[in-house]
Amino acid sequence: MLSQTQIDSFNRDGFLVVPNVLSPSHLAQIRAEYSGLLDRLYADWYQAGRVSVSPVGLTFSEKLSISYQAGCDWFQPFDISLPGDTISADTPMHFGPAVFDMVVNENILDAVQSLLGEEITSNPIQHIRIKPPAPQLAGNEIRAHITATDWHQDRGVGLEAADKTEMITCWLAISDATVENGCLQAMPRAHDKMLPHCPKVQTAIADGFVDEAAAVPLPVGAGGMVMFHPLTPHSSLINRSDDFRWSFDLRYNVTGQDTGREHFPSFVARSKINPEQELRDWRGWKSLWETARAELAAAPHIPIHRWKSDAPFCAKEIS
Ligand SMILES: O=C(O)CCC(=O)C(=O)O
Ligand SMILES: [Fe+2]
Repeated sequence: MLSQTQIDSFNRDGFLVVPNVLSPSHLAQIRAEYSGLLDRLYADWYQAGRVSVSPVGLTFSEKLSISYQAGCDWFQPFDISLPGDTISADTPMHFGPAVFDMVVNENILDAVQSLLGEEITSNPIQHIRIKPPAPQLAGNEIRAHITATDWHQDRGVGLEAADKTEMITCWLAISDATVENGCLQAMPRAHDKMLPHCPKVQTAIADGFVDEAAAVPLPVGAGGMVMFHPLTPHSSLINRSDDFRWSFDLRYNVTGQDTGREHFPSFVARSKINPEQELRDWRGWKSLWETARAELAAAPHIPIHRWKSDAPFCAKEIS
């Protein structure tokens, strides 16, 4: 549970850094799960001639770099979500035991319970972000899961239906997150209203609405967590280090409230009233997403963005 001092600090600033949430052994399990996944992807790319360097002796980071340079996408096969664009019956995604154990980790849920109460749903807006050093980025890279993230509020990237939802974002550092390698930064005490967003390169807060000089960087060691309010303006810094920066962002909301992406599956992570509703097996999580994928592949595309470029504050964005 969070202390009263931590709760007060979250309520005042709109964010809170909580160190040592995931244990070193759990971090090792997450890394091993992804290492196995990348080994399988890389072996296929090598066999198909899409990457020319043999996997023998390569580190995880080297495999990431070589395949990224070769235009082989590991992001979507790694992600713990379906994409916002078109979904097909075989769109890759990843739902495994080590990541599931993170989503239902007791330290995370205790902290969330301190802010939202005992009825907690795992919100389906969740991603892995593995960010290469900036010089390695492709010139046309705009994905916020790969390159630096523009200023936004998480409420602004969900649909209107979730505007009243009580939700918390939990951002987990898998590698140390530093100012140098592109940690988060946030605007303190600014979580009182929705700011206008525009469809820029990414969906981002309209020009002139962020006081960048007031931004606070939020470095945190591997296994630590940054929690923030859905109205807290935040972005991430450029990765100026020479290795990958790895995080997950998870969200939790009060059970029964709109998730902002109702076409993706949510599940009860903790319940005092109905503990038997809690999902406890990673295979059940995986199958929820597989069912959603099959249904969505067969249905018309559902847009996940709400901001239009012809809105008043976005006029400058129109080319
Ligand atoms: O890690 C990042 O670059 C940004 C993450 C973010 O916007 C979030 O977790 O809501
Ligand atoms: Fe965000």
